[in-house]
Amino acid sequence: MLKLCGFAASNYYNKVKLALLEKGLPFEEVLAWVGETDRAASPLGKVPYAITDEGPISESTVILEYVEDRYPEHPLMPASPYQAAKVRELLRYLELHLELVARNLYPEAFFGGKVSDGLKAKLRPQLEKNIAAFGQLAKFAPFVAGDEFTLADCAAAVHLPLVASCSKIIYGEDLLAALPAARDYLQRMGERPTVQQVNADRKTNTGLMLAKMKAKS
Ligand SMILES: N[C@@H](CCC(=O)N[C@@H](CS)C(=O)NCC(=O)O)C(=O)O
Repeated sequence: MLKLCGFAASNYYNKVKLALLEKGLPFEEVLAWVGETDRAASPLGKVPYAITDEGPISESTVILEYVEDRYPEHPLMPASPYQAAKVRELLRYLELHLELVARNLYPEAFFGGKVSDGLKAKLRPQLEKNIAAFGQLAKFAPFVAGDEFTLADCAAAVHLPLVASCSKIIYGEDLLAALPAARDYLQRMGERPTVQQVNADRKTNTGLMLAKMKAKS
């Protein structure tokens, strides 16, 4: 059985977990905190990583694509090559242009650290520009790529709430509010049992993670 390794407070871990739940695939969750990962499986020490019957895989999107290829039942990618490319495009925007930019703010937004005023000022226009560009591509009708739930929803459901909350904390303004359709979308996503399960596990695991961090400091 596929093993998903990492911890449920991680948005990247949850992206893969959501896809596995949506596909109805059996999988085992293996707890691996940052600093306690199997470096042979994930050479950068990042989570998630997967252990398959054939060996390990790191990088969440690579894991998603492997899962789609290996288990084609309940597809989360459109059959049309063009529509599949549009889903990959949304995934890329969500990760490279939204999450990875917002991630620079997480130390102060979520972990009691400090981010310099210079960096905050530099990131804000980048986030505004990237959110607008993402808004140009996203359909939210009702899913992010159109009328089917896809891998792009697995990423959007876990990354967009972080972009919203960290910008609210750092700038006093939810920058994602520039896309009103995104808020309704996230509300709809939150009604899915799979997303509810991911969020419940995330809350429990975040408590554990913060307690662990506190015990260390
Ligand atoms: N590109 C990676 C990003 C994964 C990632 O950054 N995971 C975080 C946890 S949310 C992590 O492992 N951070 C520890 C580190 O970067 O050393 C993926 O898609 O899997």
